[in-house]
Amino acid sequence: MGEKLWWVRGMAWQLKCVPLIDGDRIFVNGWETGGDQAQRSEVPEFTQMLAEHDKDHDGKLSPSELPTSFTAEWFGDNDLNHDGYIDQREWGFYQVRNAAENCLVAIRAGGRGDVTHSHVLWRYRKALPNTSSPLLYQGVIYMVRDGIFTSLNPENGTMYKQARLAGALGHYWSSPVAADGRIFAVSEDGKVVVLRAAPEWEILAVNNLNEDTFATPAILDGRIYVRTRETLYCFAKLR
Ligand SMILES: [Ca+2]
Ligand SMILES: [Ca+2]
Repeated sequence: MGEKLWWVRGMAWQLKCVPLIDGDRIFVNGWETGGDQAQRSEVPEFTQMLAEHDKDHDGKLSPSELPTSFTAEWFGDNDLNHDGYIDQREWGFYQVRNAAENCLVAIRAGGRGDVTHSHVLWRYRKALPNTSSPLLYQGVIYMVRDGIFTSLNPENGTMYKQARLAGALGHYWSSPVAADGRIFAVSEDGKVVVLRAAPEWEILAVNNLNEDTFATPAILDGRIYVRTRETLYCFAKLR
């Protein structure tokens, strides 16, 4: 049985990105629907919900008792034991999930226990990726979300540059990768964007593979491998 050594509170309720590790610093990004600051709302206590809506006084909330703003989809997501009611534990789960906050958080390693107040260096909250992991390359953090590309200072989380990837908008599921002073980012539409790696990054080229692409490219020995839905490409400088 493993032992929980340390933890940080106040993150997204679902994490998909690979963390970045740089010396004694760890960068963790998490984004999920409903977790952006503007979307978050106060969730009342379960006792208050029961007082207002538990018409048959059975201590649980049925779909017909809940206000119509709680959709069938919401019910399906939150009725964890599928018994057709929301009970105290399930409402607690919903409260915790609703309190979750999307952010990229920088954490100093080496703490023990709850290090939320002692080891969190900074948080960043704008245009965070969902599945696309951030990239740390030559002392700069890069990330891409829906065609918005961001460079950050890993020391303090301040933004260097955030702008749209002209000619390559749309969703990005894959993670950016880097080599040779270049960053490569591939959109769902199959646009391969090549950027100059720098705090004030710029687009060098947009190549269109014309095919759905979800996989992160791989780089090895001067070659870059890109897998689209149907094809595995290998690009290299021809000698
Ligand atoms: Ca009830
Ligand atoms: Ca239930």
